[in-house]
Amino acid sequence: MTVIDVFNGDADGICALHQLRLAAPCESTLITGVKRDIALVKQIKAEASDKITVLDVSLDKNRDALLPVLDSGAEVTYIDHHFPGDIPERQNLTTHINTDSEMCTGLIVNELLGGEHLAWAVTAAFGDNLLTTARTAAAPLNLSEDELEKLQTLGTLLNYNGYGSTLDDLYFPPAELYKRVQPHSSPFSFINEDGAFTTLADGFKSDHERALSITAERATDDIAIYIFPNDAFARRISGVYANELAQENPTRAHALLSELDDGSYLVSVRAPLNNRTGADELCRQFETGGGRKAAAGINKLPATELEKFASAMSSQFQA
Ligand SMILES: [Mn+2]
Repeated sequence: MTVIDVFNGDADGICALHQLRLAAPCESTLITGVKRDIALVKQIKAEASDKITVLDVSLDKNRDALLPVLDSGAEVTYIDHHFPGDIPERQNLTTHINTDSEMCTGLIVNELLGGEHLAWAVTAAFGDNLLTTARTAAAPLNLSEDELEKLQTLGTLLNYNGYGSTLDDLYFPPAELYKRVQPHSSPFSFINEDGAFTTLADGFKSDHERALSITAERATDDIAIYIFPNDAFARRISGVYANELAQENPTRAHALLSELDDGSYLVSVRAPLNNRTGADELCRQFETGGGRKAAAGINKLPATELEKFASAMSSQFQA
């Protein structure tokens, strides 16, 4: 019997798995990647006796790969908050899927565990840019403002680490970052004792300063589009920076495009914070697009479709 843990390589994926394995420790095979690498289920080589947990990646994007895994007889638990499409009805599949825009996988796991490792669920929610929800969820912990801000920084940095085209762009491969988090039942002990926190904080600061110097390509009251250069810094900061732009302009939708080697763009879209919907609808109009209502993306937008994207974005988010 092999235990296989499949998780998105961002804060939410890492914190969701960490809560589960703190509650039920075991040796497991880890399958993850950069945040954008969500076709993770196809990497599973399943056998009938395997126990598989899949966290924070869309079932819709993994359904074709999930069906043969289920056929193998392996037991699959699927926990997520992305668009699932049709959920296969199988005896060996258990799903906990909630696409509410104020939900994240870490919070779903927290509910399943009855709040056992809540501080990590709060970190997950901060990582997914659910700032108000994170603070509300944190109430039973009675944290000081300073402690809440530390969890917000940790969530932001774990999330920041996941962004990039390939693992080479990242400070830590997400599987390694998870293993470094693993010994810490408290996020504060991870912050104080593991140098990864400082490495990420320093990297973030430098990438962030470069991002601030880039002005919007176009901006209206309803939408803003930024184009970032073909550079690892841009690929790392784009997602978190898009979250920040969203927080600063809550009535506007934001798209952050990063140029790729072939001249196409990697796109991050954030719906307006005061109406967290439509980002997934916009991105799914493009071949490599996907995501959730509040935050979505396109893996490869051809340069020839830039205008099409801009006008689709305008119509999607017209006030
Ligand atoms: Mn998530």
